[in-house]
Amino acid sequence: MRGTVVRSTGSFYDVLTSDLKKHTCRVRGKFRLDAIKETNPIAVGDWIEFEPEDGTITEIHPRKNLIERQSIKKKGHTHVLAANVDQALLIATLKMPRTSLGFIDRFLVSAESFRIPQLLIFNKTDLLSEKELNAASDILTLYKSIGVTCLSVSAIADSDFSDLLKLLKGKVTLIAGHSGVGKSTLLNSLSPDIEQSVREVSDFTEKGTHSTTFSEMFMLDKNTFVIDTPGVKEWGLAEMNQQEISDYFPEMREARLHCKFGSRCLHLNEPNCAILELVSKGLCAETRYHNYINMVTGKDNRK
Ligand SMILES: Nc1nc2c(ncn2[C@@H]2O[C@H](COP(=O)(O)OP(=O)(O)OP(=O)(O)O)[C@@H](O)[C@H]2O)c(=O)[nH]1
Ligand SMILES: [Mg+2]
Ligand SMILES: [Zn+2]
Repeated sequence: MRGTVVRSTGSFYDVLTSDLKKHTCRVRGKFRLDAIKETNPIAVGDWIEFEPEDGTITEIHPRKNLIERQSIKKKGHTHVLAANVDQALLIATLKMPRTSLGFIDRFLVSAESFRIPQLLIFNKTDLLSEKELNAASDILTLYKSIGVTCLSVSAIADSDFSDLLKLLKGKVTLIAGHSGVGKSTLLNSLSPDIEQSVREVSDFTEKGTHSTTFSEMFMLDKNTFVIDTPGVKEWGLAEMNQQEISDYFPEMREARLHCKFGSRCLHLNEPNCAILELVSKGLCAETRYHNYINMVTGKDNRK
């Protein structure tokens, strides 16, 4: 029987079938994926086949895409946050906690490497002063200009989420972000059927206090799904060629074809580099270019 993995604890999987029934499934015996360098070979969103009698998973269908990041615990391994998504939504906050632009850019590049459309939502607008609201709006203007869908909300103070619901309608959306940005709070506000536990404490610097510990997919309606994920501290880019990274910066994609060194150009200090020209003309934001350099040179700038 075919189904979609909606929750994975590592030892068992909740699987949703097309009749909207949930089954508890397991991986048994010899069915192992030794060659796969992922800490979780079956992720939320995976399409699988299983035996309805005992819940044994017999097959994983090829993924259309996935969102992964470098595992922090196991070097060289990647952790798949979710598979088969239509779009990736990053929740960011200017404070409590602060999301850095480096983190935002690494997330966007990861999604763009699979050509997964991206959304960026600033949450906790109720905590922001006029000045901070303007700063948030400037950041969103920048990301809108490179094709990211942007919105700002307050998961606790807003009462109308129709703009966000419209963006989610008919799609499978992965929701990611630092721990404490309000992913679960926002999902709870979107549907009375979602009752994710939410952290009460207000000290976001405290370590090891994730409230969500497993990724889980929820249904908003028959065609609309959202995946709540545990907060991540760092977003390590999965292995990529240095040369391919600028392809995942939409504002660089066309210009890079005009560099003197062509596809060998890393856009760092090469002569007649079309990207350096973009930056000098202000057509590529300095913060984006700075984060690009950090990704290419592998500088530790993950937070
Ligand atoms: N002021 C304010 N607080 C919020 C808002 N949204 C969420 N919070 C608070 O932020 C804290 C963390 O919220 P969660 O929803 O647990 O955050 P999370 O992103 O799911 O965190 P993890 O599950 O650990 O990744 C809670 O105390 C929420 O009440 C908001 O819009 N404004
Ligand atoms: Mg949560
Ligand atoms: Zn170049």
